[in-house]
Amino acid sequence: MQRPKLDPAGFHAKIPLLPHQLTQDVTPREDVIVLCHLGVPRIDATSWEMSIDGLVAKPARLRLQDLQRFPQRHVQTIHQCAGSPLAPQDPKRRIVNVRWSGVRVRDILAACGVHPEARYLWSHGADYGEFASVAVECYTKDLPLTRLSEDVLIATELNDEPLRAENGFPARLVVPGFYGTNSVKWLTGMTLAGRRADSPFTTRWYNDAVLDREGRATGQTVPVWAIAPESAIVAPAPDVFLSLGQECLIWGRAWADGGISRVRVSVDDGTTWREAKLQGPVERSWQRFSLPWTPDRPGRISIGALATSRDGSEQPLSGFRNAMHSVAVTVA
Ligand SMILES: Nc1nc2c(c(=O)[nH]1)N[C@H]1C(S)=C(S)[C@@H](COP(=O)(O)O)O[C@H]1N2
Ligand SMILES: [Mo]
Repeated sequence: MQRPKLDPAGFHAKIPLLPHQLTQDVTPREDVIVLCHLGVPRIDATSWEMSIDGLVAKPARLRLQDLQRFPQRHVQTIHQCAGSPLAPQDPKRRIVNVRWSGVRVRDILAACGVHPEARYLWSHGADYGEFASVAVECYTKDLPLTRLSEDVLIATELNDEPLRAENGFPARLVVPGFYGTNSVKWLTGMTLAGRRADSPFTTRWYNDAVLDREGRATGQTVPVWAIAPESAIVAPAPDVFLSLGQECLIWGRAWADGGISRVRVSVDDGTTWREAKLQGPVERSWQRFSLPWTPDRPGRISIGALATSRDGSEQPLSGFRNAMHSVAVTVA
C-alpha cells in the first residue's frame, strides 16, 4: 500500500479531560484522548486493506467488507495512555472509558491457521516518520498470543460511531486491560512471530525497569502491557471550599487489568485510611468508588486514594506512572 498523507505530521496529542472532569461513566467521543507519535494518517476507507502474515498457514488480505463478515463484538473498557515513553514513570492520568465495536482478532486468526510455534502478534500502523530523533518505518507493537482473550478487537467504531481519523480510522487494534500504546491505530497488517518485534516502540521505548525490594534497578525490563492498579478522584474538585461539619461525598474511578478489589481513602496525609465503597466493574470499565466524609477541622486538606487490584498488587504512593492521585481542598 502507498503511504498515506499525515495531517498533521509529527507528534500530535489532545488530552481533553482532567480527573475531576471524568464525571460521565462513558466518555463522549469528542473528549477521548488522542495520542499520535508520528502524525495522523488520512486513510481512504474504500481502498483500505490489512495483511495477516508470518507464522500462519494461510496469509490473508482483508478489506472492510471482509471484516464485516465476522461476528460484530463490543467491549466497554478503560482506555489509558501510559504517558510519555521519554519519561515513562511520570503520572499523566490520561484516561477515558469507552465502548469499542469490531471483530475479534481471534476469529480472524482462526481463519488463517496459526502455526504452533507462533508466540507473539505484531501489529503495524500506517503512520511513519520520526519520534525523538529516531526514524520510524511504521508504528509497530506486539503482544503475547496468550493474551488474545475474547475482547481483543479490530475495532471500527468508538461509542457506536465510526472512528475519528485521530483515533485510528478506519480500523485499529484494541487490547482491553493493556495500556493504550499497545492498541495500534490505522492498522495495515499483523504478523505472527516466535519472538518480540524489533520496532523502537517495542525495544527502545515502552519497557519498564524491574526493581528489587529496595527499589534498585535489576537490569531486567518488562514490556508496558498490563495496566497497573490506579485510582483518580473526581470529586471534590481541586481547590474547592468545603464547609466544616457538612457531609460531602468523595468519589472517583479505579481500574486495573483484571479489576480492582478495594480502594482506600485518606484525608490526613496517609496517617489513617478508610475503606471506600466500590462498584463494578462492568466489563473492562473503570469502577466507581465513594466515601461520605464530614470535614472536622478547618484549613487546607489533602485527599488521597489508593487502589488494590484483584491479584493483590497495590497502587504506590509515588515514583510510578500509577502513583496516588491527591486533591487539595479548603475547609472553612
Ligand atoms: N499507529 C499508532 N497507533 C497508536 C499510537 C501511534 O502513535 N500510532 N499511539 C498509541 C498510544 S501511545 C496510545 S495512548 C493510544 C491512544 O489512542 P487514541 O489516540 O485513540 O486515544 O494509541 C496507541 N496506538
Ligand atoms: Mo500513550
